[in-house]
Amino acid sequence: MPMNIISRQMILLFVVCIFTLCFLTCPNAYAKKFKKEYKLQVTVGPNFYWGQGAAKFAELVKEKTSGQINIKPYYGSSLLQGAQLKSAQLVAKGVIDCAFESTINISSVIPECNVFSLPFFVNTYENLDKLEQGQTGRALFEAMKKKRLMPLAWGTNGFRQITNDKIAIRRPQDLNRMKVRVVGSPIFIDIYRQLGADPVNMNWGDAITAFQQGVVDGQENPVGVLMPVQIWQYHQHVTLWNYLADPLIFYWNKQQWDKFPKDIQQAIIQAASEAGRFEKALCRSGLDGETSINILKNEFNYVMENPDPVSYLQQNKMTVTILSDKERAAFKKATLPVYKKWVPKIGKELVEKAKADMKK
Ligand code: X2X
Repeated sequence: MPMNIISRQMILLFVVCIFTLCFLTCPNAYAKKFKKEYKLQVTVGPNFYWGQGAAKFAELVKEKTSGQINIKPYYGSSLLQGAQLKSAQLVAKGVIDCAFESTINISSVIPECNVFSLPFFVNTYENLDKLEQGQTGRALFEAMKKKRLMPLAWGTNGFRQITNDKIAIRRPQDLNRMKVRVVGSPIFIDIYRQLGADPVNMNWGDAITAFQQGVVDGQENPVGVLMPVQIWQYHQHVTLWNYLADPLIFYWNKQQWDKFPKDIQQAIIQAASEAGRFEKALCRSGLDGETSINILKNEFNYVMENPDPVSYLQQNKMTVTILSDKERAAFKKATLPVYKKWVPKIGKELVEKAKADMKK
């Protein structure tokens, strides 16, 4: 019957329309679940190992999420007008989506992060890895989650070393009255005051200008930072004393994170772990025998331009002073009051966890 045929054709047309509509709108609806760009806060520039780790993270996230998540690193704390200590606060609020940040900068929100800044406490890669992978790292990640920060993986800035244009530092008294640029976290002011120096708080962005203008005599940062800023242009002496550790953490605003589908979360965590491993190997290269050089070669098909940072600093006419155990012990003793003052601020329980992790 013609009437029947017409209504059947109408139904068929209707079904086809619905399917077409779904096909056209569903991918759009899915795409709309994600932002066009996720902003990643990074303190330093793209030519630092730390900056390269951020770029690697963005690249891996794009690859592992088939282009669905697009991260853009904002270098030099440009999202914060240089105020690096605000990074965790603004990620927690969701003003910034994510960060690849130093535990020193996170410490303004998570005081427990100062466990790595206790003077002469961690000191070796082995100890540091034990802390990160052990109960200390787990407790820190829990503390972050409570403050709306979702930690994803560890990276590193390295052990911090001191440079200056006055003297090859070997003894606490060598720091007497030395004007040293330090990062804004208060434990650094305490350490340098205790050593008789004159510490000056400064954001990283201002620090480089201060070195150029000779406003300070010295500063402290890991070798991975000393090389890209060509510190030898301003300071002739570097003392390698590994006096405290400076791990980095990839982290995300937790509210935003919780809304991501599981597969996207897994892809981002995987990307952060791989980028962290790569970045750590860059920073440790030449400082841990062949280990990191081989990780880069075998896992990332990457050959280091300057595989030996110590020789590189020497080639650039710096005096490189490596402290003996006895010399380090003198500094440890001199900074003991700072250690004691900061244990309760960090939490005695966490410091005990760190000690237990290092003993394992
Ligand atoms: O400000 C610094 O010294 C730096 C770049 O190392 C940190 O962000 C902690």
